[in-house]
Amino acid sequence: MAAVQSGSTATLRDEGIETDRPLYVTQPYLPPLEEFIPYLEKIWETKKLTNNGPFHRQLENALCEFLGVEHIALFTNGTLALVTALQALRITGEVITTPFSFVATAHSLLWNGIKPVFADIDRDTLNLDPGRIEAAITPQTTAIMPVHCYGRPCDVDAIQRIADNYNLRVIYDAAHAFGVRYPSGSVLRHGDLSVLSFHATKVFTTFEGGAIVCPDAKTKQRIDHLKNFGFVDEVTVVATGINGKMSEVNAALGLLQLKYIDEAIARRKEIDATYREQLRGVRGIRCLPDADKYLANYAYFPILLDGDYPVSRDALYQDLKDHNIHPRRYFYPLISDFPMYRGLSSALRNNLPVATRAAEQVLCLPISTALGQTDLDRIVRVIAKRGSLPQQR
Ligand code: T4K
Repeated sequence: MAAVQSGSTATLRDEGIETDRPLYVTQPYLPPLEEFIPYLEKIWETKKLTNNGPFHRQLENALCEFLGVEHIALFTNGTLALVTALQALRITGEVITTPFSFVATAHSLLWNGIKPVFADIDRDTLNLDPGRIEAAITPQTTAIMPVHCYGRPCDVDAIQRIADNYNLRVIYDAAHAFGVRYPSGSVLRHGDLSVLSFHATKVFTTFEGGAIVCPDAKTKQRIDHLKNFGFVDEVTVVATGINGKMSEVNAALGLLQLKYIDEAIARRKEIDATYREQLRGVRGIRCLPDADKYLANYAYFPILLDGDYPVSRDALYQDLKDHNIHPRRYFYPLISDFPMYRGLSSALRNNLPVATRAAEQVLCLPISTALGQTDLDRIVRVIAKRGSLPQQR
């Protein structure tokens, strides 16, 4: 792995805090360029650029092995994978989902003519609260689409019990949950399908990319048809498919990324631990519970500001930006507040009090392999400046 960056070359300004080097909510880990060249040479040599080429097939196999899942279908991006997952299971009517996610979660429903029904989230996990699902079920409900928000697993057992009782399908938006595992196996093995994103901002990236994880070969075959216009062979089209295929360049990058993924997650874990340690003394800052019962991927580092923190979340957000630190307010605004959703009765704020509060409190701090200790010190110092922690320098 390339050495982590240090912010030491930045000049000191504004109370001695380094401001020069921009620190983003995330930055992709890119393997050494020279290691990518042989993959490109192969593509140039074979001229096989897309349509289930050799790197595509290799990456599907490698990911099944790495993730511990039966079948995986690669996609151009996570959003098309979500749209296709709903098609694959022929979901119609209403689907219960979380408002506390990236807008693509609910957009995938609208693209399929499905009505999203928002249910509130759990205060500790910020995932769909299973206790709120049953009340949202109507005769039109056909499925639940929970999100493993920030890569933190949903209560998969409780959700499955409800799905079994009401004969509903479960499609997990697992865009954040690459590599997340229980001792018993991958979190991606739960529900009917799980959808991953390999976008540039994700722990494992193919620049753009995504995948559907599915348990059986028959469903995988239907998904493969759907992502290739519905073609089975040159003259047979069995479904109204779309073009969702991942290219050979993206698949090749995925193969190379896989070699470094354990190291990348290990570095993120160190950063997570450092933040927890350094923020412990800051009044009014809440970190989400530490990953104890599962193997995390440390995709995001969200903090929540409560009334004890001396300034608002947005004031701290601005303060950090003024110091050239760029956290993100994932997920503010709530999906249910966007114009195409806010007319729904389930989008009313009094139906979503926990999500509404979380969206006003949350700030995702920078986390990536590009961050060094100097960078983390710099971020924590800005946060602590207004909290109760004494200044460190
Ligand atoms: N479901 C969930 C729960 C999701 O979170 C997402 C995507 C999806 C579904 C859909 O999956 P995809 O179709 O995207 O595969 C980003 C991403 O665009 C989006 O993929 C992601 N979720 C969402 C949470 O975040 P923005 O608008 O915040 O990204 P952007 O461009 O502002 O990037 C954030 C920071 O990352 C930049 O400040 C710097 C860094 N960055 C970004 C890019 C694009 C880089 O260093 N290099 C880059 O190339 O949405």
